[in-house]
Amino acid sequence: MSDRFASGYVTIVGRPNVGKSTFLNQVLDTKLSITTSKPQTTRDRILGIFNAPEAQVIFLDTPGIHSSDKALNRYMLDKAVSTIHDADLALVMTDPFETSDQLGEVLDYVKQAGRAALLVLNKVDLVGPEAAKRKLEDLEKLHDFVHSCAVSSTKGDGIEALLDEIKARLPEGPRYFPEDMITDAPLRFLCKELIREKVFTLTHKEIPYAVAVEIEEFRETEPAYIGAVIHVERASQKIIVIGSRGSKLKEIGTASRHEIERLLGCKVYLELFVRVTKDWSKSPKSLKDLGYR
Ligand SMILES: Nc1nc2c(ncn2[C@@H]2O[C@H](COP(=O)(O)OP(=O)(O)O)[C@@H](O)[C@H]2O)c(=O)[nH]1
Ligand SMILES: [Mg+2]
Repeated sequence: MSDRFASGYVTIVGRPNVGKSTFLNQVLDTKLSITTSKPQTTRDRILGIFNAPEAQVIFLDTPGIHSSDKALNRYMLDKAVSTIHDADLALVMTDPFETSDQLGEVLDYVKQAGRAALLVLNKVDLVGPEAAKRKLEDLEKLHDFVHSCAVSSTKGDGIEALLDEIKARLPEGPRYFPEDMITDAPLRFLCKELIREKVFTLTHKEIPYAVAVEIEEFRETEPAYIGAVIHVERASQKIIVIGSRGSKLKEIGTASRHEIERLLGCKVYLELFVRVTKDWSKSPKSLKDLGYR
C-alpha cells in the first residue's frame, strides 16, 4: 500500500428519481439523504462524507436536474448546477429507463462546468445484465467519461468497485473533515428532512410539493422536544394534511418520530403544527424564510 491519501469532492448529478440519494445512503450506510418514490424529493445540496484509511470522499447529493419556472424549482436547479462547479469529479447518474436525450440535458451542465465525469447506471437489479450492458454502451457514446459502471444502490451491487474507481481519481489531499463526521448538516436539518420525507410518502398529488417543514423548537431534554411546523400553500391542503380528526397528521407524526428517535438515539416528544403560508414555493422571500437560501 502506498502512503498516498486521496481526498476531494464528488457531486452526484442526474435527473430526479434515478436514485442519487439512495446511492449516497448506501455508501454511508446511513439514512442521510431522504428518498421517496416521488421525484424532486431532495431540495438542498446534502454533503455526505465517506471515510476510509486511504481516502476521504466528500459526496454532494443534489436535487435532480429538471427545468421549471417556479421559484422553488429554480432554487433546486441552481443548487444542483452550482454544486457541479464545486466538485473535483461529477458522478453522472442514470437508470435503465432514462433516454439518451434526458441524460444529454444533464451532461450539458457537466460539460459547461468542465468537470471530469464518471457515468453510473443505477437500478440494474430491475433489468438483466445484458440489457444493462447494452444501455451502458449506448450512453457511453454521449460523452468522454473517465469511467462507466452499473450498480444497484438498493442491493449494494457494484458500489464498492465504484468507490475504488472514485478514490483512484481524486487528487492527493488532506482529510478535510474529522474521520467520525459523516455530514455537515445540523441535526435540526436532518430532523426537518425526515418529517418532510413522511409527508412525501403519506400524502399524494400536489401535496408533497406544497409542503415545507420548519423546526421551531429543538430542545435536547430527556425526552428531546421537537416542535415543527408543516407549511402548506392553501387552506384546502391544510385540511388534507391534518386528515379526518387529525388522523393523517398523527400518522405523519408517528412515522417521523420513529425515524428521528433512531437518528438521535433517544426518546423524542414530537409536536407537529400545520400552517398556511400562502404560495410559499413561488415567493423568493418565503423560500428564504423557510431555509431555502
Ligand atoms: N430497484 C431499485 N430502485 C432504486 C435503486 N436506487 C433507488 N431506487 C428507488 O428509486 C426511487 C428514487 O430514489 P431517490 O434516491 O430518492 O432518487 P433521487 O431523486 O435521484 O435522489 C426510490 O423509490 C428508490 O427506492 C436501485 O438501485 N434499484
Ligand atoms: Mg434525492
